[in-house]
Amino acid sequence: MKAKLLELLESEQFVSGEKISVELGCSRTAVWKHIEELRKNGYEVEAVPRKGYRIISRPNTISPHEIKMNLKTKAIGQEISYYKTTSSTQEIAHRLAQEGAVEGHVVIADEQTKGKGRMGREWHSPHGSSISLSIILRPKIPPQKAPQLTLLAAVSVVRGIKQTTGIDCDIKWPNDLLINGKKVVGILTEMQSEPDYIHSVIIGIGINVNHQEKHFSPDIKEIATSLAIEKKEEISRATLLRHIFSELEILYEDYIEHGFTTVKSLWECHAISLGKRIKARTMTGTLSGVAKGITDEGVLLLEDDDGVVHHIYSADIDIS
Ligand code: BT5
Repeated sequence: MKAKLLELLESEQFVSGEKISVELGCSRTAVWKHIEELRKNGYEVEAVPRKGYRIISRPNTISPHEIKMNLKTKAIGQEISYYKTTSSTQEIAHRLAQEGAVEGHVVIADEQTKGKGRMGREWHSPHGSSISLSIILRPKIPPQKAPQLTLLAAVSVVRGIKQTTGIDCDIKWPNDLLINGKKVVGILTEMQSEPDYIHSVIIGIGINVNHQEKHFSPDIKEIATSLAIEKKEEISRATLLRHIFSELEILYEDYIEHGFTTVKSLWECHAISLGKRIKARTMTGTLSGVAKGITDEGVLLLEDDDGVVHHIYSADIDIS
């Protein structure tokens, strides 16, 4: 009923109580009660005699209904599992993928209590201000190419953020999006696969959207920022998600059809580490040198002071 009423209210400038009662098949008193319910849910609804009702402002929520309104994608975000609070959207997406969820199914949470970063690290996603999402993809590519999807996701989010807020983010290989050197987005790509076949790739994306400084815990205060802090205004999370879904779908379709070339060159345009001196902290030790570029597999190339080029598959990067 709520979804139908919202759809109706969006179809015209003012919608009369009469029309709503006919379309929803309920009494005028019931219409009034539904409007009151919307107001309780944070919608500002104006009622003008002889004209009807209209929505003046919407709550900054990420319910499936809010996100799907005006969503133009074919697959990404057409199926949404939404949670107010959950441990980790990655866990749910893995389960759904095993149960046969379609490509493009997205798990979204308003808050995560056990958000996962890479290598067992933690990702903070406080209630109401962040976006935590996991997207299920089923690409027909060899498993060794899956890291390319992290870069594809990073570019999609950069473009979605630019469209929504006008802000330019930098990408630090492989998965951090930064504004003025501070982290605003983290991406975690996981996979369910056989040695030569991918069942699913789960792309987890955590975005600091409407956080203020007080929302960040002491351990990340100095290294984290949010879109609202940078833009100095609140950002619509549903609009941002729609833009990210559209960008991701366009790039993903291109990638599946034509390969990594487009993503690679877009990624290079936003990468801050390329050409700079970096330190790569890997599982086996730290390497210093110049970031020369990425390979067609999305692997980072680091040239050390002896001119030896190392392939970096997984690491944390410090830029000097
Ligand atoms: C990442 O790991 O950056 C990947 C984060 C992926 C989170 C998403 S949210 C939706 C989905 N569901 C999940 O459970 N996870 C994914 P990594 O590169 O390891 O960075 C983790 C480090 O970033 C932490 O050790 C902190 O130092 C820092 N950090 C944690 N939360 C942060 C935040 N909200 N903003 C900025 N930095 C943060």
